[in-house]
Amino acid sequence: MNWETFLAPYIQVVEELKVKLKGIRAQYEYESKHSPIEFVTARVKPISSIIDKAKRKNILLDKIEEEMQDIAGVRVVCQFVDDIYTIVTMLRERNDFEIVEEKDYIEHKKESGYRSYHMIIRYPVATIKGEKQVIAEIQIRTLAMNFWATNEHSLNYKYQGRIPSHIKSKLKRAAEAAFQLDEEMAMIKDEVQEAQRIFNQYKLTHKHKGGGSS
Ligand code: 0O2
Ligand code: 0O2
Repeated sequence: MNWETFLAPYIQVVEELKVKLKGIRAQYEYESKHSPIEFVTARVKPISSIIDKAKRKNILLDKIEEEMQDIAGVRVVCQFVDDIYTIVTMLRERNDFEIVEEKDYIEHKKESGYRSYHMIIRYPVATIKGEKQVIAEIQIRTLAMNFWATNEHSLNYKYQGRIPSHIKSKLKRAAEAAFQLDEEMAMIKDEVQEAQRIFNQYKLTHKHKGGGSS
């Protein structure tokens, strides 16, 4: 298996999706509107993780293109739960890729306590050998969900997927606390957005007056 050749289209997809999603955020900023996107990160799964996951899930290496759906991964992080569904609606309306599957782990949280909205897409990428359809995963989550998932991911890594049960139960409680935080924030969403709109407007007018560099 030549990993460099295999991963090249995935790198391309991740870069293209990152530009497109960051572009959405920028457009909201230009219009001084609340952006449903707080930030975007993306990665191509490291080779060692691809091999480990293939072993764990009994995926043959010549089947990973179809069966491992998160080799190309883009993550969209939002302030509010509502924003997640705004993005989902926006992504469904796009015609530059096809949606293969949607998994709502917010309505149906995972056993671990994990919450996020996942969208599996088929994205056409231009290669020197013609067009190639590449599977990618878009994870959409709030800052609170991201905070929880990042910490849980680190613990999973430390304990190689076997987190001791007393830590697991604390994690489940933390997941509920994170969700509570999202619900509390939802109640003052309008206030927060109004404040941010004013601040963005202020930043824009100051930029146009051409003073500082920020
Ligand atoms: P680990 O082991 O994965 O936890 P930039 O263009 O500057 O925004 P940059 O610096 O290339 O992007 O990295 P980015 O996109 O900020 O990614 C930082 C971390 O987030 C990496 O973790 C990625 O693995 C993780 N990540 C980002 N997007 C995704 C995604 O969609 N899916 C998954 N599973 N992970 C994602 P580390 O530091 O490599 O560590
Ligand atoms: P990485 O790159 O280390 O994050 P499944 O069959 O449901 O177990 P599948 O088919 O890979 O798994 O899809 P799923 O469950 O939709 O999740 C894929 C990705 O979602 C994972 O990638 C994680 O990034 C994230 N995820 C899912 N469940 C959890 C969870 O309980 N905790 C955390 N922190 N993240 C989760 P990988 O493959 O784990 O790799």
